[in-house]
Amino acid sequence: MNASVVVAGAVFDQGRLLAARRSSPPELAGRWELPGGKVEPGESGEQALVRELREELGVESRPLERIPGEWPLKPGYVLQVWTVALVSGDPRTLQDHDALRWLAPDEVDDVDWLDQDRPAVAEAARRLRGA
Ligand code: 9L3
Ligand code: MG
Repeated sequence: MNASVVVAGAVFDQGRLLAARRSSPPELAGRWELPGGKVEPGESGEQALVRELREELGVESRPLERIPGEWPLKPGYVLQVWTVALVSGDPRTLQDHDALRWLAPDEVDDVDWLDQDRPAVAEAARRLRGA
């Protein structure tokens, strides 16, 4: 059986990358992530991402580019990541997070990212720097 997909967004705005600090579950609380969540039946990855960012952050967003690759999560789940532009709204901590930070390129390593997110964060940071 195929693994279930969790989608996450590297949200870019004004040359910065959005990092979100998880408030749950306990084993992940306090760690920073690219926000997102599980794809539901019948949804594309992009549709799920737009929905998750609306639910979790209260923003309208547009996926730009899939970052190549996928990364293992807990058994049966893989992570896929897109770069994302904000269309409207200011991200707020509505659910699952208790802090947000906009990171400039030289600040991307300043937060304690989930291990699972680190390869995609590194790729996102490269794009942010225009490399
Ligand atoms: N996860 C890992 N990195 C991420 C995201 C959005 C999610 N950037 C992991 C954490 C959970 C699972 O995927 O174990 C499902 O995510 P969520 O629905 O709790 O956000
Ligand atoms: Mg989530």
